[in-house]
Amino acid sequence: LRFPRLLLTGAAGGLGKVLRPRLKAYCDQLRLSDISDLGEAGEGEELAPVRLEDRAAMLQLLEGVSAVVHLGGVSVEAPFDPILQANIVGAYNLYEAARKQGVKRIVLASSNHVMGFHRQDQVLDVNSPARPDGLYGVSKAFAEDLSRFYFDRYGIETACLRIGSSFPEPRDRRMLNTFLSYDDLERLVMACLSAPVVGHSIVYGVSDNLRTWCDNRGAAHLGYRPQDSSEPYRAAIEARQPTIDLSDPAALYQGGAFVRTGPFEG
Ligand code: NAI
Ligand code: 15L
Repeated sequence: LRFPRLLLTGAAGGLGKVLRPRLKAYCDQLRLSDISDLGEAGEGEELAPVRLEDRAAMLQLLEGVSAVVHLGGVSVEAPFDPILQANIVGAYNLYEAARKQGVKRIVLASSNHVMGFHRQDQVLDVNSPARPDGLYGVSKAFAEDLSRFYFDRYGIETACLRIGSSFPEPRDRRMLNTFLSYDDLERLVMACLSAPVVGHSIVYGVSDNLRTWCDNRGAAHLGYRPQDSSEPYRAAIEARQPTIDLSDPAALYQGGAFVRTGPFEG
């Protein structure tokens, strides 16, 4: 599998830095975009410092692109205005640019926080109702809905990755459930870029963890097969965090501490 040109937004972020060298193997040109420092362009790389809220720049950014991996935006709970610009206006600009430039497939970084106010004793599937745990989660739900509209209306395929917790290792008890290893992240993104038919898909971005709050059977057509697990980290985490306080909403809801973040005004 080789694409003439892939676009990676959010390329200077945590996951962008992970995917940058890995995506290179699958394309002739990798266009890297962010507002943070992208360093030097390597062989086969094009650097494009673009703000997601800049509609004209976004239109140019998508010119000549085979597919997009969209990671850019505000990645945690935050005041509404930056979320509005980067995640809501930014998502609209991305899809309008894709429509005008004829880009047909987008891998969209959504988040578990679209579902964060579901309880930790519930197992969700790809059709479970959204229950965002904050303004960040609402913005990701907007992007998921927007991408569904652009598929239904214009045939632009999107895989919405409801990423759990993708870090070098899980950091706490909750992340034993939500952990997505970097190798599984690459497997997931590549599955979504290479599946013959994606349509409009929702898929939970988690590794093959022992306990899980999500059921990916409705995304089987993507062919994502996680190979890692949070289990090797369990003993150390449980030793550090021996008890769970069930009166803390962060321990009851899937979104963890996001459910009690904010408000930012008043
Ligand atoms: P990050 O915050 O490290 O990276 C996001 C990047 O987007 C940053 O480099 C930032 O400069 C860029 N950005 C922010 N506002 C922008 C704007 N207005 N215009 C252009 N670029 C802008 O986040 P991370 O961890 O790399 O996550 C990547 C994506 O995956 C994000 O969309 C995040 O919401 C999503 N995600 C990540 C999870 C994780 O565990 N790392 C979990 C769930 C979702
Ligand atoms: C997210 O959506 C964030 O981008 C990431 O920084 C983590 O907080 C992750 O969710 C999580 O829920 O662990």
